[in-house]
Amino acid sequence: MITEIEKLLNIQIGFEANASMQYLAMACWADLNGFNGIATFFYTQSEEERLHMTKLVKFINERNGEAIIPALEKPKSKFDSLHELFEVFLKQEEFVTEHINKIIFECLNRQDYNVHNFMQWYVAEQLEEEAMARTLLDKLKIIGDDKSGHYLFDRDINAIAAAQ
Ligand code: OFO
Repeated sequence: MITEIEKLLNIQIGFEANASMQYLAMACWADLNGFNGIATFFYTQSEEERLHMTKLVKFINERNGEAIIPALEKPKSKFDSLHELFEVFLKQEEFVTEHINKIIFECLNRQDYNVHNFMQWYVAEQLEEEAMARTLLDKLKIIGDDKSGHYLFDRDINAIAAAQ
C-alpha cells in the first residue's frame, strides 16, 4: 500500500474511534436526561463507528500495512439542549466526510484503485449518516422548545432512523 495513503487511513482510524466515543458520551447524556430513545440511538451509532474503525484496522493489516491504534480524545459530554446534541452529531459526520473525501482524492491522485474501491463503502455510509443527522436536526428545529415535541421525538427517533 502507498505510504501516504496508509498514513491517511491510520488517521481515519482515530476519527472513527473518536466518533464512537463522542456518540457514547452523547448516549450517556441522553440517558441522564431521561431521553431513553435518543440514548439507544447513540449507543447504536457508537457501536457502528467502532465497526467502521475495525474495518479500517483489518484492511490496513491485511494489505501488509500497519494499523496504528491511537489515543482517544476526550469527547464533549455536556450539552445545553437536544438541538445542540444533534448539531454536534451533524458536525461530527461532516468532519468525517471531509476526511474521507481527502482519502478518495489522494487515492485518485496516486492511482491507488484498491483503496479507492474499499473507501466507496465509507462514502455511501457517510451520505446516509449525514442525511439522517440533517433530518433529525430539521425535525428538532420544527419542534423548538416544545416539551411534548421532545417527548415524541425521543419516542420515535429509532423508527425515524430505521426508515432512512
Ligand atoms: Fe464512521 O460513519 Fe459516520 O462518522
